[in-house]
Amino acid sequence: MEIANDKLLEMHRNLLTSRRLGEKLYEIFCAGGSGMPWIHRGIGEEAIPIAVCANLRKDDYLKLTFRLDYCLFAKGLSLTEVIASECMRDCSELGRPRSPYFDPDFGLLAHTGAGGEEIPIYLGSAISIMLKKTDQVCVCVMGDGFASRGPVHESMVMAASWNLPIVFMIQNNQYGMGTSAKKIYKMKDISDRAKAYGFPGETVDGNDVIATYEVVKKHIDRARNGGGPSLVVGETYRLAGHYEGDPQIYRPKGEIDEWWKKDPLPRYQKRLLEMGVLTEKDIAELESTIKVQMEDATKSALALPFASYENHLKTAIDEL
Ligand SMILES: Cc1ncc(C[n+]2csc(CCOP(=O)(O)OP(=O)(O)O)c2C)c(N)n1
Ligand SMILES: [Mg+2]
Repeated sequence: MEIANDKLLEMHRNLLTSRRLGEKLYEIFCAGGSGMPWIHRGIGEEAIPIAVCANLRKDDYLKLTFRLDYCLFAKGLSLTEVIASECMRDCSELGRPRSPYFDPDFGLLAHTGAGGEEIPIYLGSAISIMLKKTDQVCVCVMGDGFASRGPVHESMVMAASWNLPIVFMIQNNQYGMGTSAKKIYKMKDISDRAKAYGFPGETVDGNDVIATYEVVKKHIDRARNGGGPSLVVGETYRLAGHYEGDPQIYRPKGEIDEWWKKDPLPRYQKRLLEMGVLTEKDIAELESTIKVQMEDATKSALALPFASYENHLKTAIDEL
C-alpha cells in the first residue's frame, strides 16, 4: 500500500509528540501538586493510537485505552486540553466547558473507571451511524484485560448481528495489571476470537507504525463502506509498570529489555530515514518545536482552575 509522505510525516510528528507528552505528564505527576490523581504510563505503546487516529475524521467515534488517552491530541484536542484534562482542570476558559475527553463533537463519548463498560456506549454510536446512514465509523481500542469483559462480548455479538460500522481493537500490551495475557488467552492468535462472532480478525505488530496503519485502514475503510465490524489485535508491550510504584515482580527476567529493542519510535524513525522521507535535521528541528509547544501547553494548562464536580454536573444538565 502506498502511503503519502504527508501521512507518514503526520504520524511521525504525532508519535514523537505522544512520546514527549507522556514524558511531560510523568514529570508533572512526579513534581506533585498538579491535581493528577495517578499515572498509568503508556510509553512504548503509542504507535497504535497514533496509527488509528491517522485513519479517522473528527466526526468518527473513538475510544482509546485509559493508558493512552493523552494521544487524543491526534484526534484534534490541543496539548493544553490534554494536559489540563489529565490534571483535572476546568477548560471553560478555553471555551470547553465539558471535559475535552468527553466531547461528542470529537466523537468522544465515555471515559469511565469501569473498564469495558464504555464499549456498549460506543456500540450505541455505531447504531446511530447505521440509523442516520452517514459514512462515519466507530473504533474502540481496549486493553487485553478489559477485552474479556462481558459488555465487550455482548457488544461484539450485537455488532455482528446488525453489521455495524465498528472496529474493535485489542491493544495487547501482554499484561492486565500483573496477569500475563498468555495465562488468559488459550490461543496463539487472539484475533481468532473474531471467528466466533462471525467477522474478520487480524493481528498486527502494534509497534510497527506503517503495518498498524495499513491493517487498521483496511478495516476502517471496510466498516465505512458498509462491510461491518471486525477485530484487530495490535501486539505491543507495557514498558512501564501498571501504575507508578508497581514492583513488577511478575515480569520474566530480560523480557522488558527485549521489548525496548522494539520501541516503535526509533524503529519508525529509522524506517523513514531509510525511505528518505525524513532527515536527522528534520527530527532535531521537530524535537525543538515540540519542546516549545509542550512547555507553553503545560504553562497554560496548569494555570487553569481545578474542575469542580458541580460545574461538570451543571454543564451536563444545561446540555440536556
Ligand atoms: C471493571 C473493572 N475491573 C477492574 C478494574 C481495575 N483495573 C484497572 S486497570 C486494569 C487492567 C486492565 O488491563 P488491560 O485491559 O490489559 O489494560 P492495560 O492496563 O494493560 O493498559 C484493571 C483490572 C477496573 N478499572 N474496572
Ligand atoms: Mg494490557
